[in-house]
Amino acid sequence: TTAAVQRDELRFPPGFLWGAATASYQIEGAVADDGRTPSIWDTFARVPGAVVGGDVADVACDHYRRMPGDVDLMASLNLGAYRFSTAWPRVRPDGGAPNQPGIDFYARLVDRLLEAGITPWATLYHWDLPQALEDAGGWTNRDTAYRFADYALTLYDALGDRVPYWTTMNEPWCSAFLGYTGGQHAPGRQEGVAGIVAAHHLMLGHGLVVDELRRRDTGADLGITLNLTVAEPFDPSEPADVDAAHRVEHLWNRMFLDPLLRGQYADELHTITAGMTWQGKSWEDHVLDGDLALIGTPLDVLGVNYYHGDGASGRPHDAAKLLGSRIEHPTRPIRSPFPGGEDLTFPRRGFPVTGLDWEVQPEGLTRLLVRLHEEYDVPPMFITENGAAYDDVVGPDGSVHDPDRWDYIQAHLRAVHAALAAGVDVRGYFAWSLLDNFEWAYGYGQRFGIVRVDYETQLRTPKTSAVRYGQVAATSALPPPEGGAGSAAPAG
Ligand code: GBH
Repeated sequence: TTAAVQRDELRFPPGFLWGAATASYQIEGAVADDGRTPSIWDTFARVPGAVVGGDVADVACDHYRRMPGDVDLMASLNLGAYRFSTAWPRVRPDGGAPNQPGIDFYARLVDRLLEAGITPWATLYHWDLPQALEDAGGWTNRDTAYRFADYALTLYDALGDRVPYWTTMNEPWCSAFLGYTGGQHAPGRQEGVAGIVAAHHLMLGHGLVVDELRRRDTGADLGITLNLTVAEPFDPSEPADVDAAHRVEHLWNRMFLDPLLRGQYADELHTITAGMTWQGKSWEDHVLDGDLALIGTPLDVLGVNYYHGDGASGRPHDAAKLLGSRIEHPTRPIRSPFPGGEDLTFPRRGFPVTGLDWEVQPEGLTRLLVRLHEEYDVPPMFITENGAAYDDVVGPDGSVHDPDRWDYIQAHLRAVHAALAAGVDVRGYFAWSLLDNFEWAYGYGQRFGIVRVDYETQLRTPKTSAVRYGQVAATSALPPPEGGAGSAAPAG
């Protein structure tokens, strides 16, 4: 019966990968050690008003020095996989020649993970572009894509025999549109359709790497991670909101999905951006012959990061920001991350919200996965990030409880399971994040970790969510919700 199913634990398929994720700039600190040079985030975090509280990541979680202990921590939580990112300014400082001490850090990390029986998953770009390359134009300069390929192949040559999963880019939407259109993220430029030029060059860098590694016939699984949204009209009966959702769908999801999985940009994207120019040119002027073939090189895996639902509106609403969160963004003025999107708003729709005021909409993840499965020739998918910022409850004994985070993770694991039941090929899940860390423009005030970090002492304390998640990772099964109707029902 249905009741029996609800009472039962949910089992995930054999081999399903259970992990946690981090990113180099958010945890490593040690920003000047062993030859590392500044990234765009070192610079941006020092722009007045760019980051809440003026926080910088010079120390962060001090992971660069505490890496062995952090791997032991992962092992103690039964994690089967660890998704980390590598810092370009360590591996090729200033975007120039390879730097052996920087490469060695990641070699030590990978070796330690393998010794602990944890599958390493490397992400090559999680937003820390060498500042020297930004000084030469950053992602709006086509040459950056070629420099990225040089950097990626340097690391692949060093670690390709030991790392089975490689992600080229993490969330190029954020790099392109928060970085070059809205200015919420480094480098903080607000140059309209330059965001699409940056997006194209990010995907070109991805394509150059995947194409080269394909020709080497590597055994590694190659992919990219996208943050995708379920763009719904705030009020489906309002034409302005239907149009808003249509534009968001194209300027967020299909901007990346179509070139990567269909080898072309959608006709609607050209229509939506018609007449927009940057430095006297359209974004299409930057798409050269052969680019789309490279970008459309087949992938082995697609990474999906999912955090929240979005209801798009084309009308002003009280308390609706350019994105949607009512949590105060830093004081530096920001613009819409959507080119031509200054009229777009994302009013809250009454869903529960996280500490960042992001809408908790787990069934949106099921719908997103099913939709990708139905509409695209999509490779096996992994949830490469999912998680939430909430305040922890710290007990007098130092124990840390985070029931809201565990509810959030459970609900999203159920959503993944529902997609599996609908026939979607999902192969793994990574909690964001292993550790509390530098949450970009929100600094250290917003905690996403399943492990708490005391930034004074660097003490790590697993939260309730880490313990519970570790049990799921060990058994590949999710127990019924505690205290829910299912668990209260009598057995048999
Ligand atoms: C990820 O990006 C990053 O990969 C990771 O580094 C980061 O720490 C983590 O998420 C948590 O932020 O203002 O309500 O409109 C998240 C992608 C896209 C999530 C934009 C927030 C805006 C929400 N982000 N979205 S709202």
